[in-house]
Amino acid sequence: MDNDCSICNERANRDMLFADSERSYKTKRPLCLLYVLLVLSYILILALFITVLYKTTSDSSQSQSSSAQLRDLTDKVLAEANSTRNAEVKLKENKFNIDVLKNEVQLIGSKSEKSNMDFEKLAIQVADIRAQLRDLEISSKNISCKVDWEFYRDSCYFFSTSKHDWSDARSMCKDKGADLVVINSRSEQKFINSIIADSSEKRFWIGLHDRSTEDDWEWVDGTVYQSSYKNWGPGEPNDAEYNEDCAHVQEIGSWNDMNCDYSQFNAICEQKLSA
Ligand code: MMA
Ligand code: CA
Repeated sequence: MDNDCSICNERANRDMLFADSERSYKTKRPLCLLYVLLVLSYILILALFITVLYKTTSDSSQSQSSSAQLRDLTDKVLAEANSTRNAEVKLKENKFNIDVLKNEVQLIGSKSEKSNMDFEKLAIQVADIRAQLRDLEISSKNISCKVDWEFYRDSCYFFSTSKHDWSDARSMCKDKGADLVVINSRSEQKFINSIIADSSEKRFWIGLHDRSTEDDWEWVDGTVYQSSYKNWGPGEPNDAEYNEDCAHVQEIGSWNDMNCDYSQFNAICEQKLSA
């Protein structure tokens, strides 16, 4: 009986326990659901939070890179604007400098015009003074030619009225501090001819001879015959009769060689003023 009872008790206890647990299960079920819901909502919130966080960070990194780009761009634009401003300033400076230079060029131009005018006036004055000086020089030289002497360029000339042979003629000239004339140019020859044209005397000894060597003509002052002015008449010098070694001017002004001892010619003496 006791055993039965103990079994009974055990069963009763088990039943009671089962009943308790069932009861407790029944009472705990909505709580479990609540928990589950809570967990789910927690997970959901967490997921939502992570998503929001991720999105925010990604947005912010994007916006960070965008703002960096923007900053870069702004910097570039500012730099560009700055360099444009600098260029503008430089351009203005250059324009100013160009204007200054233009003014200087105009000033120099007007000055040079003025100085050109002054220079032209001065050049005219200088030419005038030179001409006056030349006249003065000529007249002073002319004065320095003695009476009965003719002045031409840098020399005084004496046309003798008496007759001589070549050696006497030369001696006569030397006595006067001169020598027989040396004709160096066409113009000097023309001057001599003009005097002869006005004179009654027509043939005059000149300072030219080949007394040392036949056909080797020499001027009395050492002027080189070969390279200097010549005015021989047609066919002259012909050394007629192999005896003509002294030169003279003929009526027409040209030269002829003649016997040096022929004593019926006049003489032309020349005295150099510059010597
Ligand atoms: C001619 C002619 C000259 C020469 C003289 C001499 C008149 O001119 O031959 O060459 O010297 O005669 O008198
Ligand atoms: Ca002759």
